[in-house]
Amino acid sequence: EAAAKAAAATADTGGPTIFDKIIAKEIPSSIVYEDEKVLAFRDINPQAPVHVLVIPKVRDGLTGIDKAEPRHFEILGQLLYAAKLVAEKEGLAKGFRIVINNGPEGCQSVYHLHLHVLGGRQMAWPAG
Ligand code: DGP
Repeated sequence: EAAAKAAAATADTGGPTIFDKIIAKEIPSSIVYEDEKVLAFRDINPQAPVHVLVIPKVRDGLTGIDKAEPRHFEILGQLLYAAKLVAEKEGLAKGFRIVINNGPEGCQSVYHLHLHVLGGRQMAWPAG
């Protein structure tokens, strides 16, 4: 029963996404930062001069931020820290924005958690 519970807790209800292929390097991407747990690569459809996606290499149920559980605390911190490293590496000393789109009304299109790091221009607020 404990094993079944553990399996359910880690069950990833979402299907594969294009990001699995990017992580496996089956399709090319322009990688900006990589470590054991995190991959950051340029968005194919950039919305700013710098537009980088920061993703966990293992999704572990994180189809979106709405699926976050206490077991994800460490990876969530690592993603945010990697986003800061990306901003630094990309020279965004004047400012930048980190965005997580969630669900249909949040305009999420890929169901593998990702942080958008946007910069290199003046951002507007509120976001559209
Ligand atoms: P979102 O809409 O928040 O789910 O963001 C998904 C982003 O993923 C979107 O800005 C475009 C980007 N994207 C989708 N497919 C690819 C791809 O094959 N390569 C790269 N580099 N980015 C992709």
